[in-house]
Amino acid sequence: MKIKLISNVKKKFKELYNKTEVMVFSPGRINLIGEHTDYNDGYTFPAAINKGIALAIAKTDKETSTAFALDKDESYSFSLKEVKPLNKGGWRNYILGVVGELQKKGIELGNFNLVFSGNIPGGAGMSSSAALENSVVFALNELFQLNLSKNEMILISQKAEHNFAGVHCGIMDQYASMFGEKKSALLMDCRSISSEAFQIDFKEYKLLLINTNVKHNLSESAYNNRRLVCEKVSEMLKVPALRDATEQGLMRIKNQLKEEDFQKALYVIQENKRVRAFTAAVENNDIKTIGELLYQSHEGLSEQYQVSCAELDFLVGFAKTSSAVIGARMMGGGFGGCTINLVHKKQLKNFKKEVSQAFKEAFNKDCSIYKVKLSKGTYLVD
Ligand code: GAF
Repeated sequence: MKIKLISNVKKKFKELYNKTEVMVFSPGRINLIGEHTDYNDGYTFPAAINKGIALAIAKTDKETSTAFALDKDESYSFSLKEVKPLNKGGWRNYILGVVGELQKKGIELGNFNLVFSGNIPGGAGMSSSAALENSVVFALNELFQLNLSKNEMILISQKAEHNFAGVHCGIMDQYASMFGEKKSALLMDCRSISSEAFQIDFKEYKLLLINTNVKHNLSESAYNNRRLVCEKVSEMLKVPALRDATEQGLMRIKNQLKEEDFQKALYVIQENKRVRAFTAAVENNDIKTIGELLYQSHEGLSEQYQVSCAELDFLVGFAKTSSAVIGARMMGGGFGGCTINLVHKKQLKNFKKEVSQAFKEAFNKDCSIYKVKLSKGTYLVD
């Protein structure tokens, strides 16, 4: 799949612009646990996957730069002298965003042509946008020898998301996509923007993603609002971020908070603890605890943080009734996208069939099912 993606992009680049100078692959990500903790300076446990974006780029003498989105068969040309967010720009804003944020750092770029294509389902909570941002910044860094570190690059990608796509996201997605390691997940400390890699082997259980095909739109104010709530509560608690808060401390200001805001802050404090407990369970090969923590995380996201939807709740509810599944939860920003499930490999086939049928009956539409491999982060393709 990956190889095909890369060769398609190279072929198209040759057809449109001639020779590729730099070729990059940048993956999407899953997240085992630690949702909505990243912008609270907390912990999270993501991994890069074997689905992503392939991008080819080369310099050009032309007066404009051009990006070609192969999957959409759309092209966009722009002047480097006038880089600003577009209204409803879609994929264009991720490219403009990276260019614009590099320019804000005083970095001068020459004109370029690029072609990209991807196989991360859009709106599935698997970070197709972070993969695109990272592929662009990584490719430009190489093409123009900018000497940026990987940490500098992911911060550019994150700013592109904030200022050009309007989503005030944390750093998890860009980090996982850049730093992912084969067969491993990264226990991330989002305050120091660093991680420890853990080899992941759930033995007889396999990771399975089930996409509700409900497209979430993170720029919808719901995501940004939650971030604001967290910031407001940490200010009231006089701590730098909710990572530094305790349940006891939160209880002390409960009567000054709306119940829904109290619940959201409580969720973040508890989810941070769950990430630590999950890590210990991974170290001890304690699959039962791993599964229970996944279910608890979902309950928190659905009832306290309120970022789930009927389809996601249905899938997790169904998983709970199945002997094949040891744990499941919604994954990513929420309001649609995927659930992540740990399914017994002997029952994988049956479970897939059962859940697809049940979903179809309940919502009169199809869900999609993916197996993923934990893979390395953004890299140059020879
Ligand atoms: C989205 C955001 F982009 C991440 O930063 C993170 O907050 C996630 O939602 C929720 O954990 O993917």
